[in-house]
Amino acid sequence: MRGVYLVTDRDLCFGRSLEDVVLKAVRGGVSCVQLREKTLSTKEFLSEAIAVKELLGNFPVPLIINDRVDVALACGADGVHIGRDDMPYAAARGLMGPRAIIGVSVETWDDVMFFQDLDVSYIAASPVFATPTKTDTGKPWGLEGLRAIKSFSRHPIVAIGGINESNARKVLEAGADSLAVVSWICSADNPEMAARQLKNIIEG
Ligand code: TZP
Ligand code: MG
Repeated sequence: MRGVYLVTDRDLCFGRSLEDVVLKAVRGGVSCVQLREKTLSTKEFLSEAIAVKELLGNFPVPLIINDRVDVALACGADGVHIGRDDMPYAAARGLMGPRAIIGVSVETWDDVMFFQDLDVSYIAASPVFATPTKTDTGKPWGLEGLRAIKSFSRHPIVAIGGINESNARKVLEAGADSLAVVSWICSADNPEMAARQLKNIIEG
């Protein structure tokens, strides 16, 4: 679980189709795509998920669905990402099966400790930095918080929130295994290059 993790936001793609941005990001080397839809109907979300799943079929890149276990199952996604208001982890694991990728957001120490003995695929430290992309968050972990999570948790850590080319190295040094980004890729003039820049930092 190391690499650039794209989390989508159609409103931040500035008129380009989501599929176009995803394809460019994958060409740039993202290792995971999470489809995150907060406004689509279930029917529209599933239709988009099926299209992105098909697109990713040509690449070794898993598709993760945000929030919705039903959509993940219906489109044959590789996994699901759940937060504190979504389906509880145990129920999601029961439905998705032992091989599915199931990631969870951790916003507090209670969250980190709660998941310590569960077989989650990763924990997402959310948010690492404050970000205009998502404002209904708890207090940002910061690099210190990330370091503390790293020294305690046995799970791979995905860092999310305000990550870009200029802070990526520090976030990795603080213990992130993967860098999850929305605006850095979705809003980039060149999503392929934006993905590659972060990938090079991770591999560099
Ligand atoms: N969860 C925590 S912060 C965030 C999500 C979905 C948004 C991150 O967006 P950006 O543009 O990469 O800061
Ligand atoms: Mg959620």
